[in-house]
Amino acid sequence: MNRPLFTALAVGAALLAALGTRGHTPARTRAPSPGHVAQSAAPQPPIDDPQQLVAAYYQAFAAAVNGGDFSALPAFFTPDAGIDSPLVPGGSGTGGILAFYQKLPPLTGFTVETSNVDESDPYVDVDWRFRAAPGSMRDYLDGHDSFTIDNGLISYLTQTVDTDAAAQAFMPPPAAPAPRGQGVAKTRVRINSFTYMPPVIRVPVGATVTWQNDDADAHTVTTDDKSMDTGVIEEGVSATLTFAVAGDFAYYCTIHPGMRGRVVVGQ
Ligand SMILES: [Cu+2]
Repeated sequence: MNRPLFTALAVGAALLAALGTRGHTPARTRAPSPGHVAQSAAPQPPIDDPQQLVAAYYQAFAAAVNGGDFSALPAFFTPDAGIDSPLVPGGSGTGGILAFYQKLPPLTGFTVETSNVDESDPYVDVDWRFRAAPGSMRDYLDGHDSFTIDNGLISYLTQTVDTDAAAQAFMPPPAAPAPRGQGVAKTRVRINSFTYMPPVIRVPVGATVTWQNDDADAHTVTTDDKSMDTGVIEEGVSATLTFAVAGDFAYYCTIHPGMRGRVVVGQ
């Protein structure tokens, strides 16, 4: 649950920031009905008023994050829309936009607050704050999005957000120490599908642990206290950390802070 919240926030921020200018006819495709999330009947795109479009987008985004169904969101974008976000890569074109959102796991009680909505047609600037239900994340995250509006749809979204602040905001609270003997006795961890496998390993003091990134995205292995950090591990590359002292080291990915793992050393 913590991981999804984290990722979702990042995505939302990214979306806010990426509006650009295009000049084509917007698709009139209606998004599929979310089905399971029927909080309120939000207006559906295309929406002529830019501020109403942006407001409806954020409402749909919050519902999608909370419900785990992102299929309604591409309807807010033109078919060749782009998203530029430091938090989640990708997001160009309708298919890319859906894939972009689908990297976000469901959050519970997630809300987005907007302020300083400044419209200079066809551009809309929005300051936002992502906030989750108490206990599900460490803090809130502030950011800024710029939308480019094209015939009632979003043609580009540019997001500005501090990724370090995002990592701090979305990092789940530290897990309780692992019970003695917990974890798989291994010194190699495979990263795939945004998951460290196995997520908890047990190694002797002095062990060097290798993380092999077999995923399609870059990741990091960063301890919660940031005392150890592989830096960015690109796709198909491995990195190592050596654990010189006994302890229970929870770690995460600073790019996708919902990714969590642990190394139990000498216990
Ligand atoms: Cu990652």
